[in-house]
Amino acid sequence: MAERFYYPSDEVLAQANVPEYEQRYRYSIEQREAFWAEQAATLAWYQPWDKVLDDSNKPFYQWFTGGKINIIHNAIDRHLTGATRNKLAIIWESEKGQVRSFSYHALNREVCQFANVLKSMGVQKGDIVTIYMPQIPELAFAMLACAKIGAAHSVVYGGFSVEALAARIEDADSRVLVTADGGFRRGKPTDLKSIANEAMQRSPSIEVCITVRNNGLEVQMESERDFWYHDLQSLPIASPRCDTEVMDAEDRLFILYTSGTTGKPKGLVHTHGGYAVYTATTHRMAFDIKPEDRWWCAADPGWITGHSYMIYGPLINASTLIMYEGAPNYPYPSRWWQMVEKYGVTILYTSPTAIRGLMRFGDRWSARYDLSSLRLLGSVGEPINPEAWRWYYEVIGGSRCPIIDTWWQTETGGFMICPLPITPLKPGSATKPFFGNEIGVVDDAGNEVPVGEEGKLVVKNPWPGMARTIFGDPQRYAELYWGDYADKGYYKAGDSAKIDEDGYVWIIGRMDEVLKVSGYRLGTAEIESALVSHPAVTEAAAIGLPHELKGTGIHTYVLLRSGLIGDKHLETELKEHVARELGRIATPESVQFVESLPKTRSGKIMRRVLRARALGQDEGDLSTLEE
Ligand code: 6R9
Repeated sequence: MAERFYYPSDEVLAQANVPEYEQRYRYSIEQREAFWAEQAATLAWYQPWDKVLDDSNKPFYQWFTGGKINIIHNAIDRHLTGATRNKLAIIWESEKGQVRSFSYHALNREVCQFANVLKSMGVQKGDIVTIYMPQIPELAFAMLACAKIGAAHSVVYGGFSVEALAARIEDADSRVLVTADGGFRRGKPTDLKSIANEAMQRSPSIEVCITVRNNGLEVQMESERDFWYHDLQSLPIASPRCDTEVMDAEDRLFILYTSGTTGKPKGLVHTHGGYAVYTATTHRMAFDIKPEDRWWCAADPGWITGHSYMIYGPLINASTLIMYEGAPNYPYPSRWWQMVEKYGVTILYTSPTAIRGLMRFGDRWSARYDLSSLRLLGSVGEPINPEAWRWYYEVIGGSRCPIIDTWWQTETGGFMICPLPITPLKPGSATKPFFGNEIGVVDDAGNEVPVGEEGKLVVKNPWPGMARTIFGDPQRYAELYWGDYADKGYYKAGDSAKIDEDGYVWIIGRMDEVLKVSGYRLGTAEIESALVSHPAVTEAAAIGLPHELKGTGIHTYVLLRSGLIGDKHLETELKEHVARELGRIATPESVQFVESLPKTRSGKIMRRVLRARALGQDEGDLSTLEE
């Protein structure tokens, strides 16, 4: 942890949106509400708020209560006057090199049209529309159209499969699904519609399914239920004018499901007001956003990073954003660098997994392209190892671009710990808390552990971007996140971390049964239940082990029905079964057939024992082990 600092250049310092941290940070803590009120005032409100923070019903905090707003009014409507109207909002490129771009004016037209289509399908304020799509502009239009008319969206990552989609549709009780025939990955068409069809069979709440024609795959459409997106967009009902619904600041903007400790995914709820304020502020300050920026968040909109920093934060800040559908190294490992040169990308925000994946091909691929437009780089999703950090910094950033390593979660809505461009950096540390946040590393009793020691990461205060609840299960929200340190009012992140002598935070990793595989969040319980849904399997355990590229790889242990023999063939079949149920990202690295699983006397699988054994480490305290 005794690392040398990387200092920002004079050029970075000279143009910083936020020229000073310490004093401003102190102010943001001492006068948290005043700080957030100032930030909120940079947005457009239909009616100002009465109270910045309402903490009368902890931990169900509310922000900007009494205020009327719509995030779309901020992300689109207010940009339609003056020069921003004709500024590019979205530049999209497909893997094959097809380009589509939309000015704010054009984006508004697309969103209004689809908003009117949704209305004509009976979608109303408060409904939850499920969206299951590849990374194409229509995905953004669908999300924004929902928000515009006050419906909440629930985006399900396009890499997820039948069971994952079905469970999310069912939990949200969605009536409307927006999907596509499919996308492309590594030159091959991927199939979404048949997965959607199967999911609709398992979860029959969907009455209307709207499909975007994208990759031309043949699909099965059912009359009465299925409609083509483009057919609807060309009907007279799809007028390019649509009023933006006036929402309460605390009205629901979206639900995003994420993995937790049980097999049932949690739908985290975010709101129009606080979320808009938080994503816009963090994006503008941490990434020093300027009007001329070309912002590229190379994440998928199906994850929180895509929601907050591909779509909402950048659009509220009137940025030009880049969207790319495809693999980073297809057809060549220079695909991304070619994009950076072609579009003059100024800020690239991606994951350590992607960086490690590209680093593997060496320096010559990026050397062919002019990357001098880049001025900042970002990282998110998992701890970045110092080796990958240095490669990113030196080879991609030309030792010129600060790396903004942002620690945050689906639950937090936006950055919680991250540097500003002016912050001296240490490779592998997300550095310091963002404004308004007090971060602690504590023991089970909630007391700060000594400097440099590992403990549990907590946030000691509410912030505007926080998830308000778990959809349909407020009790679980209160217990899971706020229950452990209820007396102190701390939010438990579920990560372990250290704070060093300079006050820099070092994230170590998850402490619960959550795995970050290639930056994607998966629960061991989801993988286990997918395995058990196979007729040959009676019990299963999944653990994460270090993986050179993915950060974490999934390893599984399986008990077979009696009489069955675990062989190579069954191993392959089980891996494919998990991929089919959950999605390719959840494919286990290994399946081991075992006679029994280590369990506690209360019957819980002791995954930490499996992990220790796999790593050849000490198994620790085994007093609760059953046998
Ligand atoms: C944004 C996102 C949240 C978990 C989080 C932590 C890990 C995210 C990180 C990081 C170290 C970073 N994580 N960013 N770990 N350094 N910069 O990833 O949200 O999918 O909900 O995952 O990801 O473990 O608890 P989400």
